[in-house]
Amino acid sequence: MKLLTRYIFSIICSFSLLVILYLSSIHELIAISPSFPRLEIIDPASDLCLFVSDICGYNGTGSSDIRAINYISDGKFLNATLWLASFNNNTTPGIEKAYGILINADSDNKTGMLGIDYKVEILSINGTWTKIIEEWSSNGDVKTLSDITPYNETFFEEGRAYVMLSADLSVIHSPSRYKVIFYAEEENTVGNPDYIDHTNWINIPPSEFIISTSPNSLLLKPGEDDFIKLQVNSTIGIELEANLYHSQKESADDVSVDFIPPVIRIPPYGTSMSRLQINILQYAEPGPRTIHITINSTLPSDSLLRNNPAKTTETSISGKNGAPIPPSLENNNVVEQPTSFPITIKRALTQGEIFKAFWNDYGEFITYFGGIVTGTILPGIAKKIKFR
Ligand SMILES: [Ca+2]
Ligand SMILES: [Ca+2]
Repeated sequence: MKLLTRYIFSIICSFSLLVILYLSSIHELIAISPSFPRLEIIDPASDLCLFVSDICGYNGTGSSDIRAINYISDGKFLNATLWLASFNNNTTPGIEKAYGILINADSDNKTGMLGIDYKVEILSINGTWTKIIEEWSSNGDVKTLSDITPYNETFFEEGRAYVMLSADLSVIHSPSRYKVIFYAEEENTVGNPDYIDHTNWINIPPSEFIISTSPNSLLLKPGEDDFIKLQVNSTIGIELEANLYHSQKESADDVSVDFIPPVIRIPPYGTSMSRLQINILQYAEPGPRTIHITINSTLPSDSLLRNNPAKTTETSISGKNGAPIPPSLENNNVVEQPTSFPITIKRALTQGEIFKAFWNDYGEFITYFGGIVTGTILPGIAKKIKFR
């Protein structure tokens, strides 16, 4: 019986080990890209650009004029809604529409075509929608990874001016960091110019600063000072100079606040430190205070062509027009992160309370020392005086 129990026990152990090994290998295999909540970009109206120049400011038909973009990711899919000036599913003679995402999967502008490694696009050809996924090479070659024609998934709603895009991130090997451009274009097949509206490069994970403080709060009396350590982490892949600001809503003049230093350099995806020196002025009233801290930095423009020496080459994002993409109007590229730090100002002590506190600390010693003086030293001195 003992032998049987030992046998069953060893089988259970072996099986458990196999399960653990299997699960850990699965975990390693399932790489996942960053997830983030719904974000929004506002895009100007009537800012379509001609394909072959940086001349912008056109209306087009409205179906390629992006007004706003919402995008979100659960780490497996990147989903976006392109809000347009208008959208009509009907075929317009002589015009083909396309909506897409250009992906710089390694965030490296030197790999792929103009940095672009993949394209996910929904386009109409003679009234039929197609969804294609392509991989792009730096020498201009294109590999079709997927071609769904006709594409019958719901990506628009009749009478509504939006289209929805979705990119399966596992197809591009679930990068931990990547950059995207959203675009809408209309090709005129009867000789009129082609128009495009597109964003600058958008970093994923989103460009942000994460501020942490140590300690998390301070308790000070009037006349006291202290400091907090500020640690700033950056998710941005370039070195930046960032400015620190502060403000107070309550009694702004009884707490003196200074950053040391007020300007910091943060390395790519790195960390930098500053210090917030806090001085409570003598006349400060007791009560809570909140120091509002803001860090901000202006990112250099990350336009598809502006930073790329290859912008004069005949390259099209559709891979068939032989036309470069013009720089779009600037997207907002200021990264700003607010946070707040609580301070509690204690009431200043009265003279009586100061004496009481002093007595609590030193009273016992004073009493003891006084006893020695009056009981031993003074009688000795008196005796000496008598003998003289
Ligand atoms: Ca627009
Ligand atoms: Ca690239």
